[in-house]
Amino acid sequence: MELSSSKSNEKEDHRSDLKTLDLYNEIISTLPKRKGWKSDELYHYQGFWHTFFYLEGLLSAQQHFKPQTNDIILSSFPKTGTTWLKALSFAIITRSSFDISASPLLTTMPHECVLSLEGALAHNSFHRKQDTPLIGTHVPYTSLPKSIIDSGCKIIYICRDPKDTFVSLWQFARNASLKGVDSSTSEDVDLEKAFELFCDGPTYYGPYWDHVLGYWKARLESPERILFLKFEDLKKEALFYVKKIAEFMGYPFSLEEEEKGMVQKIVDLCSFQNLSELEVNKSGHLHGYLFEKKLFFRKGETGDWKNHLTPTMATRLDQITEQKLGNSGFTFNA
Ligand code: PAP
Repeated sequence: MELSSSKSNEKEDHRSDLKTLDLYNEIISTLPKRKGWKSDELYHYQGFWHTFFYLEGLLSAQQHFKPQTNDIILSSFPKTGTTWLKALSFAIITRSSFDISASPLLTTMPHECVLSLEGALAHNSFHRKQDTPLIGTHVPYTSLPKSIIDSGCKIIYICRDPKDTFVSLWQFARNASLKGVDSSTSEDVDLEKAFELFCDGPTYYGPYWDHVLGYWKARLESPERILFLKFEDLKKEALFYVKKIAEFMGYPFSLEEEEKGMVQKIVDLCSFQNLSELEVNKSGHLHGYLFEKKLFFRKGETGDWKNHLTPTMATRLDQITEQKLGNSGFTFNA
């Protein structure tokens, strides 16, 4: 957890950071932009829409990020199971260092156990926890830093039915309030407007379907390097998928561990019920961000879209899914 650079290096980093930030500002100012769901602007870069903060982080990652040889990238579109995947992967990897009853997940939010490539890491000169070879990202496959692709790092991608993804994202956006600002004064997000933008593409890291397709195509080309997961499958068969994730990451469970119920213990530790009840996830803001931690734990179910979308909206999302992914060999339903 130690930062590696000396004081003088930090000063140099800072000076060059200011120069590169100017450069990123310049690049971003030339990009097509439009209003996002709230009053924020979204910028179109390499086929996807980004907020300024994360785009700056992405440009920095593309230029500077150097993975460790054993790094595993946890990729996702927002609200498709990122927090859950981070918790499970972290618990799997650290199980030999910590007893479940002393897991860092009991005192640290999953997003702080596994940092984000274009978020916390990029905005901190890629200083990282050397002992955890896990990196989270929402960056589309085709925009991942070349260093990640060239290094052959393993990637785990999780996706979710677009209807639940949209509802989860909308609920998050409308409830996200600024640190120190009364949530009753936070800007609401009109469902219809957000829906139109989600369908057309301009949403955080959207279009969603292109995001899925990018990782799916990469997975078809290199199945040994990319594991593709669905939120719905994890909900239905958590034990099976936790074993699969562990094997893929190179941390398989031994027979003895299985007999002692280790897989179940990890599933229970990372369950929505358990994580959402922990004080560390219920109160306070995500370190370095404006988001309240509790917003990352809403319902954790499949099918909540039925409570928010009209049948027409649901059909429209299903039609876009069929149109964009129908010929890819991937389906959200199987
Ligand atoms: P992020 O991409 O911004 O990090 P992400 O974690 O992908 O967010 O999405 C949050 C969703 O995952 C929420 O879904 P909901 O709005 O439909 O409820 C959240 O409740 C759900 N979630 C968080 N942790 C878990 C978990 N341990 N098990 C199942 N679902 C979870």
